[in-house]
Amino acid sequence: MSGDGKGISRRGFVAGAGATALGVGLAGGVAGCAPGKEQEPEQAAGVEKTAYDPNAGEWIPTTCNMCFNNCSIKAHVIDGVVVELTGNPESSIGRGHICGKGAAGIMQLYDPNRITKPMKRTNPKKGFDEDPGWEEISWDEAYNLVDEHVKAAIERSGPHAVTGMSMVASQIGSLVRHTALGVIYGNAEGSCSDICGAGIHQIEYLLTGTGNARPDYTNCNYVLQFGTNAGTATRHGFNMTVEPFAERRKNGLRHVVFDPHMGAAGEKADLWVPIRPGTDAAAALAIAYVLVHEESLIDVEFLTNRTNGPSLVDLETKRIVFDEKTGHALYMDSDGAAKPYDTCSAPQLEGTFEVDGKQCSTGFTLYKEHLETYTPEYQEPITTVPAATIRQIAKELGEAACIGQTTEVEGVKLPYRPAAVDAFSGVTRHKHAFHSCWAVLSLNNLIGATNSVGGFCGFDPICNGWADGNPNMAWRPGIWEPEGLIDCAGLLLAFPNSYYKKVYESDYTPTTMGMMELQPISEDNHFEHIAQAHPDLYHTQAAEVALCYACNPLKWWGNYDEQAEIFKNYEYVVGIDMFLNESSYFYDVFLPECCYLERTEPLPHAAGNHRVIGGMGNPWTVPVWQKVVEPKDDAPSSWQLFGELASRAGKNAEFIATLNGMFRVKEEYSVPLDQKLDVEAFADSILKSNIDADHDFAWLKEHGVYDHPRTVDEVYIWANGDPGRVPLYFDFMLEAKEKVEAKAAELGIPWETDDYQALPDWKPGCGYEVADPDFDILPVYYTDAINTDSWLMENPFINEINEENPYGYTIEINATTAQAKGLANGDKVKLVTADGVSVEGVLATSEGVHAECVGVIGGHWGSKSAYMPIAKDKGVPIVHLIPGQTPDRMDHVCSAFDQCIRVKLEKIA
Ligand SMILES: Nc1nc2c(c(=O)[nH]1)N[C@H]1C(S)=C(S)[C@@H](COP(=O)(O)OP(=O)(O)OC[C@H]3O[C@@H](n4cnc5c(=O)[nH]c(N)nc54)[C@H](O)[C@@H]3O)O[C@H]1N2
Ligand SMILES: Nc1nc2c(c(=O)[nH]1)N[C@H]1C(S)=C(S)[C@@H](COP(=O)(O)OP(=O)(O)OC[C@H]3O[C@@H](n4cnc5c(=O)[nH]c(N)nc54)[C@H](O)[C@@H]3O)O[C@H]1N2
Ligand code: SF4
Ligand SMILES: [Mo]
Repeated sequence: MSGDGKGISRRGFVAGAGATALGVGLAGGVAGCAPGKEQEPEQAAGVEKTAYDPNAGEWIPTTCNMCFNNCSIKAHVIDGVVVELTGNPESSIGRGHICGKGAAGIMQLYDPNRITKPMKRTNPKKGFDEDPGWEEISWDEAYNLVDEHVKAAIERSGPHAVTGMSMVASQIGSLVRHTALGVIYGNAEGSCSDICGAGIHQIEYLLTGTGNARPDYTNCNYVLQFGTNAGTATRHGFNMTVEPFAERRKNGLRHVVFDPHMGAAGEKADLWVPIRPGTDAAAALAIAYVLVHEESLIDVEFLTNRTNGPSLVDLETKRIVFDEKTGHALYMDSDGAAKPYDTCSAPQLEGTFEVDGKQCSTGFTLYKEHLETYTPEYQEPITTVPAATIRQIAKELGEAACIGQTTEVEGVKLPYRPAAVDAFSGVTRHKHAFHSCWAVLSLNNLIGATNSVGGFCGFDPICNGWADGNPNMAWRPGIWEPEGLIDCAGLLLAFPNSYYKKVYESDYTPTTMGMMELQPISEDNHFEHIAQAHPDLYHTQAAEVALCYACNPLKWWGNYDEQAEIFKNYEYVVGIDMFLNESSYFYDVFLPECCYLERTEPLPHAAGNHRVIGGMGNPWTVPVWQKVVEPKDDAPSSWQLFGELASRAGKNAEFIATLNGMFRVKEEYSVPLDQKLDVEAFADSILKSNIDADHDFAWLKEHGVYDHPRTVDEVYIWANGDPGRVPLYFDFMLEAKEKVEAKAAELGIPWETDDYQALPDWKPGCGYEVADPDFDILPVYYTDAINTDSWLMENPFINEINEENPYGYTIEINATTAQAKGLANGDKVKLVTADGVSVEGVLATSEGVHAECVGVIGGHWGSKSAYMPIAKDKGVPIVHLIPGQTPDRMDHVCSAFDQCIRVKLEKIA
């Protein structure tokens, strides 16, 4: 097979869909048409269309996978053909809504360019310009090739010789991929793409007891967003958020957005604040300054009783002082005696005291003094946000928080703080992201909004069990005793996850290229990108074989040519996808996964509900993911595919036992360990173990969803009056600093430790300094509601919307900036870096972008794959401008990656 992508227009498809409803069938694909050429499907010709009958056929409940949110949907199937997809109103996951991406899923199922048969490369030369010479092979040969190459590499060079890659396009599949490689081959390496979460998840964990948090939308009156389009275009639980957020907006919620680009959030906001990229910490710290120093709009009770603000800090060492006997942090009591936090009856939030001959201030006093630098005037030249705007927002936020008020939720009296500060990937895709996320989200602590009604709450910090009386799947944050701080549960599977234990008790010796042990407060193994390129520098072993599952690693990081070199250097690359994306130009063997509508998966959201926003109105929901049509060419699901690999390697028992442990399957319900994994039977095991014997998979297939109300103590973590504080003064960072420095010195590897501080700061990241005035533009990318990462533009419905959007495939520039540069709407331009790397596109002027920036959707579009003819060359891939293999761009605390670079705009004649 050569680059013979088949084109299909939306009009052609719709005609074809009518035809399929008549049983003619479209999904066979049209062989041999030229790359990128749009054409009407042959089958459509001469077919008479019938009216759509919603009562015909069946409506089958299942799960959407057109983005990572996995909303509950219903598929309308007539004569074995999917004719419509809608939301499932019975499920809180999506609340009955389907978004445009989800509705377009039908185009993915029947896309003639989707690959459904395994293939191997016949041209050994790899490159974007090389035709891989794909040749169809049997599944037997495909599995053997994977097994042979993975095994050989590990036998040759050990468990680090293979790296698995995967991410959001199939979250649970990624978990299974990771588990399978580990169990079957003892593989240790792996990387992922989610540069979105580095920094933010950690702060969310520390503040809310779980790694995802959100404004308590249904009760909130003021949402302040930094670098996110949550609830207007993006993020976790999108369809669960849109409606309550919009409802509150109608009822007076004020929405303020800091973003260099006016995306979906900025458009809908009451106030859009264009900010210079990479400067959020300065703005947030200035808001904190106003709250603390000018307005006194802070929640003293919360800071005293629910943060570690009263901790006594030795002014010489800057370390918290711990009681020698109990090992607990000392607080100053009202009687003038320093006591362990848990026996101190009236802690002093502020002050400087002498304790055992040491001068000590409280953590909050140090925080307050630290803020003195960050006046609104100080931040103005950094962020470009007027000081008066900062003052206005700080005052509004503090006043909206209703400090001191309480409310009742289901009979429980709780603090009412209907204001929340939220952030996501615009803040994290920078150096010093840990500090930025920390500075921004700490505003919630100052106003007492953290874990309060209407404030900033974790998605699912506590679960008493998915079903009444069955606590098998249950979790709650522990307590880190030395400081009385809440610990947290992991994102997907909700097992205990203590950063404090990692900092204080773990061995810091890195064991993989991700260097995670050297970053005890990191969740992301992105250092693999750097270590794979520089194994000598980090004393790591570069991987020789890569297995890419449901991802596009050529595109997810930085410069494509650099990434291509890395991929060329792998001895063997396995790809598991539905399409031949640009990464496939470097694959040796390709194993297709069937479409989400053709497969069954046990638990779309795992346990920890990474995609479900929680809150009182959203019950614990266990949705079904079942196939609604037979898989084309019998292509397997990832569970089946990895189960097959496990079975062939004689590792069934280990694989299933590991999955049982992950999903808390009770012994009596386990599927047989000596047989190949049966996915439906495994789903049955999970449900029976975690709900009950009546709610098995057969029940779920029919009903679509099982749910069980969330109780007030599961939503607001202190509703039962449980103890627990959140950190304000990050003493553990200073502990980590010492240990990281010692380990890096011992190993003789370069490692930045300056960001290990006890209080957050703003520091300039990449692209902040203007080294050459010609290079004055900072490109940014954003996500809209209709696209998903790097592949949805291949979908004809989506492509049509992008084509019609004046800012769809263009480069958005501020009209004033364009004019000053002698440029106009429609001009073709080049964005060039100081190193001479460039990308091209057409300008579209607007008022909705910061004067120093240009904005594009996606940032990794402009597909280079001839096998994705609709997507090919559309959009502007600004991420190609970023050098991806230099440690200078890495935040060494949390593995965030800085994607900011200055460019010159050049008009192309
Ligand atoms: N529709 C849709 N939804 C999705 C996804 C999808 O692909 N499509 N993907 C999912 C995934 S994996 C993720 S990570 C989330 C992403 O969810 P979000 O983080 O909400 O998505 P983005 O639009 O990338 O938001 C980043 C915003 O930050 C802005 N920005 C860039 N630099 C800066 C900066 O320095 N400061 C500030 N304040 N803003 C900045 C950008 O202009 C952009 O508007 O969405 C998830 N949901
Ligand atoms: N420029 C730029 N870079 C980014 C981002 C950005 O917005 N812009 N976002 C960053 C973030 S936050 C993230 S999370 C990553 C995302 O990066 P990736 O996880 O690599 O996501 P995609 O680029 O969408 O690639 C997903 C691939 O999965 C395939 N796929 C879709 N559904 C399935 C399925 O059911 N099974 C299988 N096997 N394959 C499937 C698609 O065909 C596609 O090739 O990128 C990061 N990098
Ligand atoms: S938000 Fe994502 S999962 Fe939900 S309907 Fe849209 S594409 Fe599907
Ligand atoms: Mo992401």
